[in-house]
Amino acid sequence: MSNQLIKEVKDEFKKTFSANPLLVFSPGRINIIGEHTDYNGGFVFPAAVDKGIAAAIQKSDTGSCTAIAMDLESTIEFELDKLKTSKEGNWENYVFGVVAEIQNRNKIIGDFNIIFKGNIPGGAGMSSSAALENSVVFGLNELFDLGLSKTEMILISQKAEHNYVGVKCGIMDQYASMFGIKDNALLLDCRTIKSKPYKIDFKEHQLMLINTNVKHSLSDSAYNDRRSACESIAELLNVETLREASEKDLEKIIDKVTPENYQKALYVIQEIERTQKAAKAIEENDLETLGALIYGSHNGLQHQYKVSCDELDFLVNQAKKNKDVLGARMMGGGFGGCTINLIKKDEAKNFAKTASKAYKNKFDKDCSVYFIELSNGTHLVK
Ligand code: GAF
Repeated sequence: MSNQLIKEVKDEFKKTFSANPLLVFSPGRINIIGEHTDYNGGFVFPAAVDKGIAAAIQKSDTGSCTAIAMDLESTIEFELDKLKTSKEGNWENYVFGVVAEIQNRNKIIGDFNIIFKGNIPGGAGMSSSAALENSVVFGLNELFDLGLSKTEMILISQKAEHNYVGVKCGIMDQYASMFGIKDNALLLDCRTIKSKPYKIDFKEHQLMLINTNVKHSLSDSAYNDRRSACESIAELLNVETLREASEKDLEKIIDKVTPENYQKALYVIQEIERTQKAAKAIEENDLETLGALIYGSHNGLQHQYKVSCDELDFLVNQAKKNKDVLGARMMGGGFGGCTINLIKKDEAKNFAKTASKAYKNKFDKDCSVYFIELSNGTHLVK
């Protein structure tokens, strides 16, 4: 699948710019558990997947830069010393953001041309944005020999999203997309930005995604609101992040926060714990426990953190009715996108069919089912 994308961007680049490009593939990600914990210094459990963004990049000698998003049939031209943000939501802000953040670190880049094409469904919560940012920073690092480490690159990608896109995201997506390891998920400690790989082989079970194909608006502002609520509670508790807080600590300030924010902080503390328990369950091949933790995560995201939506809740409830689904939950930032399901392999197709039919009946629209492979992170393609 990614080979085809690579071929398409390469051919298009040669046709458009009559030059041989460097080729980069940058994947999207799933997340087994650990949602909205990354910007709280907690644990997450993501993996890079076999869907992503292919980029063809080469130096330009025309005195300006061109970036082309093949999927969107959109072309932009810009000059490196005159960068400014485009309209909110426009894809080029990811490119401008990465370029600006590289320049902020006093790294010198020259003019370049870049062409992208991807196969991560937009709004699926599989992080096409991080894949896009990483493909740009990785490509520029190679092209201009910037000497950036992978960790520096993901921090640039993250800052680009903060300052040019306006989403105050954590580090999970950029990390998973950059550092992914084939057949593994990464238990990432977002305080130290270090991870431990876990080989994922659930024997007669597997992971399956169901995309609601909805993305409710306001998700970006709701995301930023939650982040600042968590930060202000951490401040009240006199700790750097909620990672440093316990449920007992939180009880002590119960009178000082609104019941809504209390629940949000409680969710974060509990989700960090669930994620560590999930790692242990995977080590012990205890899938029943892993599944229960995944359902617990959804419950918290729905009722405490309040980032779910009717469509996601419906799909999780469908999963609960099927004894062969051990766990299901919304994945990513929320307000739409996918559920991730831990399901018995034999039952996967059947459940996908039943859930899709029920979804169509209820919402009069289709959901989509994806079987994914865990893959390597951002890399050059020879
Ligand atoms: C989005 C963000 F980009 C991540 O950093 C993370 O917070 C996630 O939502 C929720 O876990 O994907």
